[in-house]
Amino acid sequence: MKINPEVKKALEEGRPVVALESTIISHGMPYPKNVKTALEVENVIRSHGAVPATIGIIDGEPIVGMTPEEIEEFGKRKGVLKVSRRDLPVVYAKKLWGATTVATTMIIANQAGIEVFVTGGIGGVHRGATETMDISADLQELAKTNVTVVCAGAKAILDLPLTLEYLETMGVPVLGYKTNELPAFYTSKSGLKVDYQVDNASEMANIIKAKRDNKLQGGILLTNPIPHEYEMDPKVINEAIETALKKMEKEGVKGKECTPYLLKTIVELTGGDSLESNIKLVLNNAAVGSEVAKEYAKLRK
Ligand code: PSU
Ligand code: MN
Repeated sequence: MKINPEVKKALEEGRPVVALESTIISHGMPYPKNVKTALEVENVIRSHGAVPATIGIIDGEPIVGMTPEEIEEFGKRKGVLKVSRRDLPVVYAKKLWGATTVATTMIIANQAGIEVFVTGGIGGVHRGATETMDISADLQELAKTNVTVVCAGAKAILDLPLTLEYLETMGVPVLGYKTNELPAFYTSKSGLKVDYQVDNASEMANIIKAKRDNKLQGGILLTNPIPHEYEMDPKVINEAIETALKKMEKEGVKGKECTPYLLKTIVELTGGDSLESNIKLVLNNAAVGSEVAKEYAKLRK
């Protein structure tokens, strides 16, 4: 893999590094806002004293710490594949371009020695999964790969209660940052409880260290609610989600296309409002994730 010199140096010196995914750039947001957001997220991480490492695959080579030019290319290039765990060997062997999901970003971050990863939302158990068996590979990855993922929960396009059940079965701690309620991405509340509330970054760092010191394999999910001022009206967003789900079924969209299709349709249905919320919540996660990475780096010194 190609590790950016700045990232490499920070890792060698035990300074905080935060991993970022690229599916959110190539398949999660429209150009040019995807690129602008990705660069802003990196700036937030830097301003909090950590080093960002945006991860993607170029010509079959994993890149840990993409340059701004590479991020721009990921944002506008057509045909960048959405790559989850099962796609990796093919993309590597055929030397393709791949945008990494939460699952593959975790895999590559772990191989590079990065332990904290910031994103918007994770994949989960889809509604109707008892029939379709559509369960994101992100959940399996959280079960086995040693990376802490900071996100704004999972969005209500998924079945949130089943997602929590699955994570429990897989032994993944689901924590709430300054909240005991699972955030629902565009809104701060889902009506569901997280396993534990964490009140600050240093408490979180202690939990990560306890998991590692005790050889408990797997990830940790830190859910961080969208700031109140950027929350969507639950009625508006839930209606858009329902409409998008019906449209998806009618058009026969399946498999890995589901999440990108739903995100895009919800942006259209909300006149762009959901995209603005999405951007704000990622920036907010970047701030929290950097603080966690910083506290964790102190503990490992
Ligand atoms: N949730 C979002 N935005 C995203 C994704 C999820 O709010 O861009 C992306 C992430 O990369 C996640 C992937 O890992 O979708 C999940 O896709 P699937 O459900 O096909 O596993
Ligand atoms: Mn799926």
